[in-house]
Amino acid sequence: MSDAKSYVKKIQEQLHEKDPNQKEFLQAIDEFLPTMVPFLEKHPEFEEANLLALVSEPERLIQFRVPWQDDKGNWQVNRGYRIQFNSALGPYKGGLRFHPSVNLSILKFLAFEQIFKNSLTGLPIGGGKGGSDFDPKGKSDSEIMRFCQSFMTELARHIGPDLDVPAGDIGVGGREIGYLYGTYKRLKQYDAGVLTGKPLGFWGSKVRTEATGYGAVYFVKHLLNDLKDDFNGKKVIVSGSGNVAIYAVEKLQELGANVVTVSDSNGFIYDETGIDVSLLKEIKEVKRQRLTAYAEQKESAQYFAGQSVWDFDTSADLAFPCATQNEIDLEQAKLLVKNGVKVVSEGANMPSTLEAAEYFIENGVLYCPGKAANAGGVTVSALEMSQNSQRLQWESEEVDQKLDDIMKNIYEACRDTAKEYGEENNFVLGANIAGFEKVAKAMLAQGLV
Ligand code: NDP
Ligand code: 2IT
Repeated sequence: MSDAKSYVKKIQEQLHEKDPNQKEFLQAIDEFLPTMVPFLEKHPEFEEANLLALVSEPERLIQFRVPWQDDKGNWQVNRGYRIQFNSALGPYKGGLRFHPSVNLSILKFLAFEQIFKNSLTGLPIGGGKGGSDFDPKGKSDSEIMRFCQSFMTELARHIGPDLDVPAGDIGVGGREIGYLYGTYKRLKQYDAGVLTGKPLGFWGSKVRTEATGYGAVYFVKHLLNDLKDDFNGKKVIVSGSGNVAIYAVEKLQELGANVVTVSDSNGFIYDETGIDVSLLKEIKEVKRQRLTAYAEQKESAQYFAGQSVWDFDTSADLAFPCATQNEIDLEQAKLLVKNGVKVVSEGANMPSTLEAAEYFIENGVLYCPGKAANAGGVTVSALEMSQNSQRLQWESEEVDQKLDDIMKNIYEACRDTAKEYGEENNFVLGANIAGFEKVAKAMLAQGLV
């Protein structure tokens, strides 16, 4: 075994021993560390500085109690977290997730991947993530407001526009960011740049709402362009029906693709005439209803209750998983390959299991990992921080063009780095090495901190 190989193995084993129960974090580690072997063979200085051990350890973990009162007057309590993983390239940056499944392992995997995603954007942001095991489903608007106020009452002491800048993720959108921002301002002072994904009326950036979905499509646009191909007439499977999914569908259709599915945790919609994105927005963003309402209002739509869209046996060209981690397992990956899927672009974070991702790569699928393909959201978040510092709001065209340019840079970095290391089309290796290199250089230059 080469030096680099045994070093990587040692770090992996240490992490497994320290936190054997952190399943999702260890999955992200097991995906990332082995791709570092060829890089360390070329750059032994990073191994000498033991940088893989350093980068796998969060700089700081914050956990706190979030007490709140429901509409019936009952006292409730949830857990709040913020993981400040790496600040080598700038203030900690990453979303807040409100979902009952949230725990330390899930947030550590998200924050760890965020380090390399943020590095790939080329913008000055470090990696972080946070959230709560609070379940927003079925809560009234006033319950959401009280929860957000209590959450921020504690979080405010740990964040700041040059320290740590949260944004949205699952269960956290413009409404929640508005309430969180209001409480931060009350406790501290006006500091628009302390949160991103703010509503457009008070210091939000145009195109932030659309950015993650659009970005995942732009990534593939540049990939298809390399192959002298485009989206025209392509049949696409999209999962999820939240922020990322909606705007992936919108951009895919604008570029000529036919998107036939969306899903949620209760089932999925198959609409062979193509998903009606304005109806989807009305149902999800305005009325905050479930997908069953879509099937009730659109004749051509079929609703499959209790089923995963990834078990749906239908031919397709492209797949955009935009719901959550580990939604595609090995069997489902096999089904996608059998059905003709050539490109998988991950709007969600780590939606493919390790085995599924390996299967895609081994079977010639152009597999675009979340930490590269879904970087559009955090990209426009960082542009929102720039606009807040300038106290200006840029026009949509300007933000959208910058987003497209940055997604092109990220795609090219993944493509070229994979090629440089003799692993053409392995965008996981490309993203990991290109993302890590900048972080590692900054860490080395800043000394042992
Ligand atoms: P939303 O809360 O807007 O939507 C989440 C969607 O995923 C919903 O349709 C939801 O269905 C579904 N979903 C969530 N959890 C599960 C589950 N356990 N099983 C099945 N379906 C589930 O979140 P976003 O669209 O913002 O986030 C989606 C993914 O994209 C996440 O992985 C997130 O980390 C990632 N992402 C988000 C970014 C952003 O800017 N928002 C940026 C980069 C990545 P249901 O309503 O039934 O729960
Ligand atoms: O996973 C992600 O990149 C996000 N949820 C967005 C983070 C951000 O700071 O905009």
